[in-house]
Amino acid sequence: MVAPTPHLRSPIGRRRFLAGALAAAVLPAVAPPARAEGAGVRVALVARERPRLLPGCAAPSLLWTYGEDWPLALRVARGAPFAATLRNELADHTTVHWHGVRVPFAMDGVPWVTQPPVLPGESFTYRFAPPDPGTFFFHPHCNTMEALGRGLAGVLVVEDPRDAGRFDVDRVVALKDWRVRADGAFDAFSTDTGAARAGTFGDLRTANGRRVPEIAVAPGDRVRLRIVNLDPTRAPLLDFGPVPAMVIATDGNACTPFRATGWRLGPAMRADVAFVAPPRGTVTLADGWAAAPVPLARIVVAGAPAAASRAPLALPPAELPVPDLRRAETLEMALLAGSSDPDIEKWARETGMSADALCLSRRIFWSINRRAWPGQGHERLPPPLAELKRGRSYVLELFNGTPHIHPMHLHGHTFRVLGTAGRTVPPHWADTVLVEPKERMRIAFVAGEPGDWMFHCHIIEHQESGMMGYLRVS
Ligand SMILES: [Cu+2]
Repeated sequence: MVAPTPHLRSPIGRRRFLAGALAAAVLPAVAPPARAEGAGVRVALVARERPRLLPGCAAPSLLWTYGEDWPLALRVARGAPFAATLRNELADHTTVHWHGVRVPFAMDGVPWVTQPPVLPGESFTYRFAPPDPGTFFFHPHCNTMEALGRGLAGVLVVEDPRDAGRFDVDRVVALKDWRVRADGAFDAFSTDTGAARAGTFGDLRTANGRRVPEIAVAPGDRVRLRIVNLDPTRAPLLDFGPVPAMVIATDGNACTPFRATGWRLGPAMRADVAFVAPPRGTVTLADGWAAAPVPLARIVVAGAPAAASRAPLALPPAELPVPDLRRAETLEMALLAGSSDPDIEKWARETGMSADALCLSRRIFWSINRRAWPGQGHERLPPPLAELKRGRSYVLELFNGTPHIHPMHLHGHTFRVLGTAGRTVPPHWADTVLVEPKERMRIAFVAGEPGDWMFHCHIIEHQESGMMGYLRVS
C-alpha cells in the first residue's frame, strides 16, 4: 500500500522519502551526491562508460552516463547558483549542453563555439543560476548520435517555489529507445537510409530505462509527470486514453492547460502533464503514433485516498521576455533537403575543413536556407544564418519543404510558438518546435545575450547531416 505523498521541497527529504515509500517507483527523482553551496547546488558529472543491463538483454550494454543512475535527474532551485563539474573519462572529447536553459553564452556547451572541447581526462565546470523554472535536460553537442544512443543525457528540473504544495506526486518520465540486440551489443547508431529520411529508430522502447515501468499513486493524488523525450529520433503522440490529463508546461514553460492526448512530443521536447488520480485502476501513458497504442508507462492507483485539494493544476504563468510582434523583423528559415551550396564548398576548400574523425560527417542530406552545415563538428564556423540585435524581436518563419518532421531547436532562447495556417497549435512557449511536412510554422522571440546561438533539427541524424546553423546576436 502506498501512502499519500507529502510534498517535500528539499532534495534530501525527497530522496529519503522516495527510498522509503515508493519502492515500486521507477526512478531516481533526484541527483546523487549534490552538496549545498549557499542556497545552490554543486554536482559532479563523471562522463564514463558504465555497463548496465537493459530490459530483455542477456548481458550488460556499454552505456555512457554521467553517474551511476540512469536517467540521472538533477533538481535545482530557480535562480540559485548551480555548478556542475564535468569530468571526461570517455575516450571522446565532449561538452554539456543545457537544453532549453537560458544560460550565459559561455555555458551553452557547444564545442569550439562556446568553449574548447573537454578532452579525455579533462574537467570543466558549468556555472549558472537557472533563470526559469521547468523541466530541462542536458547532453553533449558532438558525436551526439552515438553519445545519446549510449544514454549520455540527464534531466534537469528547475523547481519553482510558487509550485509548493500544488502536486502530491512529481515524477520524471524520460522516454528513450535503444538500438540494442538481445546480447546487449548496440547496433549501428546511425544509418544512411535513416539519416536521409525519418531517422534511425531504436527497437527497445523504455521509460526511465525500463519497459512500461509502474508509478504508484494514491486515489485523488495530484500527479505531475515531467515527460522528457531523450530519444534522438522518435516523436511519440501522447495518449492517456480516457483520462483527462492536461499539458501544463511545454518544454518546461507554463502554458494554458490543454488536453495531453494528441500532443506530439518530438525529440528533445518536454511536456509536463497533470491529472488527478482516479479512485482506482491504472492510467497508461502510451504512444498513439502507431496502429495500436504502444504502452510506455503505467500509473497504478492504490491505497487510501489523498486529502482532496482544490488548488488548480495549472502552473503560475511563465515569466519570459515577450516579443513585440508589431515591430518584429521576420526571417524565413527553409528546411530543405541537402544541396551543395557553392559558398559552403568554397569555404570548406579554403579552410581545409578539419578532419577530426570523432566529430565530422561528410554526409549531407539536409540544409537550412540551402546551407548545409559542413560536417557535424563545429571546428570552424560557416557564416551565420542571420545576424540579430540584442533586445530586438524576431519572427522566424520555419518552412518545411521536406516529407519529414523536423523538431527545430534554438539555443539560449525560449520562443513563443505562434502557430501555422494548416493546423491548430495552442500558443505556447518552447525551445524546440515540431514542424510538419509542408508547414510554415512561426515562432517569435527577443534576441538575448550576444553570441552565436545554434539553431538545428533535433532529429540528431538530420542535425549531423546538414540541418544546423546559427544565429549571431550582437
Ligand atoms: Cu530534422
